[in-house]
Amino acid sequence: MSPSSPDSLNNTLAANWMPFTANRQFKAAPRLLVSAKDMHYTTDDGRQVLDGISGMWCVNAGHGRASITEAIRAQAGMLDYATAFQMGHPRAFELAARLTALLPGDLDHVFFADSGSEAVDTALKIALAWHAARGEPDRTRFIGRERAYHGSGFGGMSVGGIEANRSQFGSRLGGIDHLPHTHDPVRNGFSRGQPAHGVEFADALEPLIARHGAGAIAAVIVEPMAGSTGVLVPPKGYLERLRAICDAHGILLIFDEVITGFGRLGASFAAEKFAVQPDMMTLAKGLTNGAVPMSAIAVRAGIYDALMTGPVHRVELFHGYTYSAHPLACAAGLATLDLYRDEGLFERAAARAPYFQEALHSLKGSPHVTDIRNIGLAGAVELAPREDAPGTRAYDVFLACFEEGMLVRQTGDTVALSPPLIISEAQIDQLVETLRKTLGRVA
Ligand code: PXG
Repeated sequence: MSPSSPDSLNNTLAANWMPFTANRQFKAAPRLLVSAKDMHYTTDDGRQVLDGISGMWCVNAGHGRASITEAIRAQAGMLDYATAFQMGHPRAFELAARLTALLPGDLDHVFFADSGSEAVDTALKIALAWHAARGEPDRTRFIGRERAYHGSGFGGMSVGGIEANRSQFGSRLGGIDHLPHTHDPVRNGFSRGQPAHGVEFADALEPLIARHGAGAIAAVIVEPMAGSTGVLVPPKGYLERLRAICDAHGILLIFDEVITGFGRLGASFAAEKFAVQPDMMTLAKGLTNGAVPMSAIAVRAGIYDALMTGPVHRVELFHGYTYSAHPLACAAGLATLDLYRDEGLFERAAARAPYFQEALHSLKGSPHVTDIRNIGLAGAVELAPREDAPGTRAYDVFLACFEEGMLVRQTGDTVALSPPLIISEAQIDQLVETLRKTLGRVA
């Protein structure tokens, strides 16, 4: 078989079992990206595609930034790998210090992992270990939320609230309840920024505490803004109330900021944007601008301190990864934080947000549009589902946008936008006009 025959191409495609992808549909008509710079990808057939989703919520500073590329290159030449168990390398400590200086409140310590999924599992385990260290080993339950995405590990899948992500996999972690999601289009349709109604969704925590007893619950984990299931912005007062209820019952509050961290909402973190202090925060994606996989779990001083007890020769937390604080990831992370600071990208996102908001909401009245939501540089346009085929309409919009030279994210019948923070007003216009055009075309 010659390398260019259709069969050999098919075989090449078949070997890669793609994640969260309709493999057979994709492989029948592949979409391949071969390079990227700033706001654009180039496809294998040489087309420019405007990146409306920052890779996948991660390339916040835009693609192919020279300083990050150079930092990775230099690090690979100097120290390609060093074990993080009982050894260290300087950049791991440097990055941790830089991060904790940026993080709100007393989130003074970070633990490194490699993906958002690992960060979530790590945070859950730290919560259990902390309660046990303080003499409350019976606090083992977790509370997540419907429509939450916390990654693909067993922990994240279990506290997550997406049935499709769980139903294939039999048993999951036990001892988990879910709060209701906060999406309330009847009262909050077409909200700009935080919706006015829904603080009381947080009160659903009280009956769960009453049922199990506070002494059984380790932590509540939420995305401050639910990203994956379509940009669900927290109602005004909601996160504050969750915080107050957790405080009243000694329950840890974990913010999964894998998507909301590093400028997405027009502030460094959602915790800063909403002025609510979590006990732990998970970070990934924008931490290295997507260039090298890395995640981090930030914890308040008291959590770290409570575990730094016992004989000094004893490992305090039996947990970690071969690639925790990988040198290439640390180098990328440091260069990324420099870029965010030097280009004022979080402030820039905040400054662009009102323009983005007005442009997005101009789609109200376009065919199929039932809701529009936004905060910072995250936005969603929700479409009426086709009667017998939910999800297909937004998928067709995604495909049509790609043909028009723009990448958006489809989730259910919602089209999500999360462009790099360097986007210009003209490019925001392009995003919205392309969407307007494709909405008019899709049946
Ligand atoms: N937590 C949150 C809040 C996430 O958004 C993860 C954890 C898991 O991260 P890793 O690095 O293990 O993938 C995520 C991932 C989408 C989409 O369609 C979102 C994610 C991943 C892929 C697609 O919005 N977020």
